[in-house]
Amino acid sequence: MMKWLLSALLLLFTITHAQWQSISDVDSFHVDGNKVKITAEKSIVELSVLAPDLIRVRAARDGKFLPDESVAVVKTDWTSVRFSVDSTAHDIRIRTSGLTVHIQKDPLRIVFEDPAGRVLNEDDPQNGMGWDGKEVRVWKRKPKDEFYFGLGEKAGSLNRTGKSFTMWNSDIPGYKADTDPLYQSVPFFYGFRNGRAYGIFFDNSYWSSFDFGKESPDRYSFGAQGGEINYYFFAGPKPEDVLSRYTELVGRMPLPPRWSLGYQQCRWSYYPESRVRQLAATFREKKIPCDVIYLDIDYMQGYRIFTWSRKNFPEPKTMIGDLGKAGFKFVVIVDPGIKVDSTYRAFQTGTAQNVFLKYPDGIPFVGKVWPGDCEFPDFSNPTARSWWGANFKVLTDAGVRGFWNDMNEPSVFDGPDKTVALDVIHYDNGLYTSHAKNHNTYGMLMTEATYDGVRMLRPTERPFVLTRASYAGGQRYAAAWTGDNESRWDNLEMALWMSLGVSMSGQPFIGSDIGGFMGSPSGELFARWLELGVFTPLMRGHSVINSPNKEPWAFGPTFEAINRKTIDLRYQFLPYIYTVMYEASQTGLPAMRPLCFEYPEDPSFIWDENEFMFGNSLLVAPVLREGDSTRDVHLPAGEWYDYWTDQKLEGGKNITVSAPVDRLPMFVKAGAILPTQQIVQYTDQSPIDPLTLSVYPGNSFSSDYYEDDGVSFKYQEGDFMHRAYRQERGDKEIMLRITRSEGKYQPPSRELLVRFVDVSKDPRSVLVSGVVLDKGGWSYDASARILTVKIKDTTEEMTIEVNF
Ligand code: MIG
Repeated sequence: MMKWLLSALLLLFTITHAQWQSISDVDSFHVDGNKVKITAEKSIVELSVLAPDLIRVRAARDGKFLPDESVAVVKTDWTSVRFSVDSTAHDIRIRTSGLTVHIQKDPLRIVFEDPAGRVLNEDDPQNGMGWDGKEVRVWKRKPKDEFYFGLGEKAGSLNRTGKSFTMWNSDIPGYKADTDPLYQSVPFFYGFRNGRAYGIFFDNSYWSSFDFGKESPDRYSFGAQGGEINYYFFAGPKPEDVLSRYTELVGRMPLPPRWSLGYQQCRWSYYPESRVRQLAATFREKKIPCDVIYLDIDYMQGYRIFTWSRKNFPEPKTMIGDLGKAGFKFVVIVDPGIKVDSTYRAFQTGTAQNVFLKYPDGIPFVGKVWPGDCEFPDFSNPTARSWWGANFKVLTDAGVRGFWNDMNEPSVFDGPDKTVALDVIHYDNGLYTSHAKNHNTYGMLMTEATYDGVRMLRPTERPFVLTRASYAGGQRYAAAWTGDNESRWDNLEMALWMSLGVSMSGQPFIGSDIGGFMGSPSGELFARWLELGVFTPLMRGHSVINSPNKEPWAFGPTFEAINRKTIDLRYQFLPYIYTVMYEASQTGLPAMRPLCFEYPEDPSFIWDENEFMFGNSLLVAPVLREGDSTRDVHLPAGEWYDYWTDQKLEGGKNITVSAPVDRLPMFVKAGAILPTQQIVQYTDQSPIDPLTLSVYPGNSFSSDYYEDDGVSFKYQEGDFMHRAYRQERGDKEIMLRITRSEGKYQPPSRELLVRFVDVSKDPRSVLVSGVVLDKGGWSYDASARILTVKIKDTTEEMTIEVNF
């Protein structure tokens, strides 16, 4: 019996495996422009040289490629790259200045090598690329010392090695560290080995899966249930090279409005109007800074999107206008489901314009969500997108500033799949394809429609869109949050992992529900979560319906004071945070960077995911465990300063620092020049004054400063301020050089306060651009070892020279 079972199993195993058909031997190839086109029996493979470090690989089993289209990719006009192609009886070699693609012919296997001939990545010799029915898959060899990172929003630890993952956007409240899939699909990952990184972006929107050595320790694989083998290989070698190229391909986050970097307060739901006014007043009375108030689903008339509840918010424009004067901006939720109701305008116009998803027989798909039976816009259809976008008028007219896109996996309450039926047809560039192909891109296309619509309605203001679901490239339209977490300590750690994973996958604007969405956090847990929130770009507290209050003052006076201090810290750091976000919008490098990303050459950091760099100057090590009042920190090589004590610390080792509940451990890289500002109750309460520069001694590295009006697109016409700070320190002098601002933005007249940290003696003189500064213009605190210089800020080139 046992024997029979065993052989039956074996047979089954052989059959399932035998169905995979690997690509065969190369028959012929030719070069066509930037492409090398290969035929291998009936299959075709196309390698495109897009940049010296970027190769696109496509393969089709039956000799025909699918239409070449992608929701993710925005850059297709790559400038031509010099490359050579050589071949022998056994190989083809494509060489650029950045890598060699070595194609073995019998059978076809692709090996990526660096210019010195070292293997970066290679197909698994046994399987390579293969097909099984509609499924496609690529197997790669997995060196023992290679580690995998990326894939966007995954709940477990950052290091993906030894695990498998699925991409299928799913609404999973209360997910755990091993819950997968989640809300977003970003099929882009890194391989890290010996301090260098490569990247692979598998641009296939079908249900896909990734196995990083779980199935077998010496190979890894990725594949999908439909579509094509279509991936991009990024040669690196630095993680930032990979990410900057990847975000060049799929697009970067636009510069967000500055107010969206302030503290944001949400719950399900603040209503009616009197409660919202009360909430706003409490922030101001208690002097806890806040920029944004959210309205969750109860602001609507029976959950009908693009309506206002007459009962809860009879005069939204007046309320928003009044609270706007006190500095509050409103963000409201929108879900994709449009209630089936012939008296409801959005349903009427949507039906008339034929924007809703339908089964192949033309019957509309109907699914239950909050309003009851709903139809769902086909966001892949440009007509549906413009229809959707124009509907925001009722919200923008009332003064709403931001738009929270929820339930856009899409999530449906009833039906077997808890989403749109898989055979429902999407327009999809006129290809009329199934939901199976369009599922993972649905949320992102909804954010595109939202962003474009709002921008059209209010062309001079940067839209703020927040989303739960997305696909690769979604950062072009929306910030994201990590969905329905819980008020538990392990979820705080997950929030950090997820934010870092999303950040290194191309989406810098990320955050988690501070305090946890479901459940009831202790004051300590809330305080620690808020501390992490200071250095997650999206800093938003949120809470589920019927949960206890989770506003920053809800945990008693001691925690109220701590939480105020924490939010104050966020506002003080806004000049730095805004600069870092500006850089992210330009280069694709995220604000939050895991140490393995920033210091890949340091192997001891590969496993450490509980601390991170925010920008290039600040290391943040949040406390993530209950009751802890110290924190172990790995300091990367070099010198560091404890932000709170200004004490100099030697890097390249582990230290333990004191971290009482009111303190977020932060370390400044030696040589950094950190811009901060005065505490304000909301971002635009008053202009930055003074602008403080804290100058930490050390080897100078790029310390840039960026500022603009914070809200419009005028920065795109040069109306910005961008300058670099550099320092030189000798025994006898300190020289701070500030370059002339690029751009024509002139901030209101203000003071510049320069704090030179770790200054050992009283200076003899201070010169500003060569002119001696009055004794009144500077002061030296011998016990703190701080020299403070106070001058008028200008946009001109400037030097500050300190002589001892
Ligand atoms: O079915 O709008 O993740 O943030 O408060 C739940 C109500 C729908 C899920 C979101 C959550 C939001 C809630 N929404």
